Amino acid sequence: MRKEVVLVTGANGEIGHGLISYLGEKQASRIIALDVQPLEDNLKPYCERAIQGDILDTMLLGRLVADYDIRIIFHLASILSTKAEYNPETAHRVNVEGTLNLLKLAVEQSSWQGKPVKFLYPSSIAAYGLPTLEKKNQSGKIKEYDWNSPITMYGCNKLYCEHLGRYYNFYYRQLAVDEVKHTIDFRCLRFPGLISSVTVPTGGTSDYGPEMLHAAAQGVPYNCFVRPDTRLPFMVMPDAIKSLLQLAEAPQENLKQLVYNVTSFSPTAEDFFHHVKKAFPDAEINFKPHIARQRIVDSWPGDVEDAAAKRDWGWKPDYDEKRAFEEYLIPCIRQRYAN
Ligand code: AKB
Repeated sequence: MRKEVVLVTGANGEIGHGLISYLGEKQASRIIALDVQPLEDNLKPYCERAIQGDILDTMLLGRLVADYDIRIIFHLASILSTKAEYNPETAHRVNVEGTLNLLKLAVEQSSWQGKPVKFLYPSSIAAYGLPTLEKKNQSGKIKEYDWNSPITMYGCNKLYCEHLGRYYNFYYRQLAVDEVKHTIDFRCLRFPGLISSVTVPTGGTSDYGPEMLHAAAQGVPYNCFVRPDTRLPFMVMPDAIKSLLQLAEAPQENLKQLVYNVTSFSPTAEDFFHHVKKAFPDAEINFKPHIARQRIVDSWPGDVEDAAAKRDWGWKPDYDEKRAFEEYLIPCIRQRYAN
């Protein structure tokens, strides 16, 4: 009898960490965690199995198909936007070919099980590309189907994988002689910048927010790589996990689209600075914009429209800007570095 499991790729990453801790505490699912690095020790007790391996290793993925009934895939593994610009072809391999491997795994599992496997895919505001800062400032809340001309490899990868998800959901092998009965149930969120009190992101371009906060809490000086007036949408990790799980649980008939924006609040880098200085008055923070990273952030929306997520599956963040800093980030980060 094959065990029913939830597969989490990129298990050691920021979202993986938050998701596995949350699901593990609830003890509601058997988790198979997959990451290129060994899984962190504190996540291991939550997992049925922790596999150190690569999403490009098709033999490994084949063994997973044979060994388990995978009911839900949270495909979180990805090379983020800044890191991807240093080695775009590697990023393409991991972000696109890796996703393709997981989609194929999902479709195989669906046909074994006789019903569509749920495939949860976190996309990003990096899927957008505003041509100028002036346009960004004039555009207000950006809707899912506007400004889809990303300027980064990561953004192109995310947007393309959204389309692959749509293909596997509706059109997979549409000319095959035998009709493919069970394709996948693809569900995608476009996340804003994420901030966790537990983990610090690596390789992203929205990282200035979390980096500033974690540096200040540790008493380490920080040079912010964007201008003070830079605005991006952000969300704290508990809301990111909530949105992923809410979307996973939503009845399929309610979902009118495959890709949903979600967001919580849209501070400038200067707003971040003020929150951080209020909590850590001795923090040494300077603004030293990096021209190329600034250009990337200037191409991302200052705010996104998440009305479709609200309408179709009742999305509502628990944390606005004030609550995020006062009740989650500052107290949890203080405690983290005090220990
Ligand atoms: C990044 O900066 O690459 C990510 C993202 C916005 O998706 N945090």
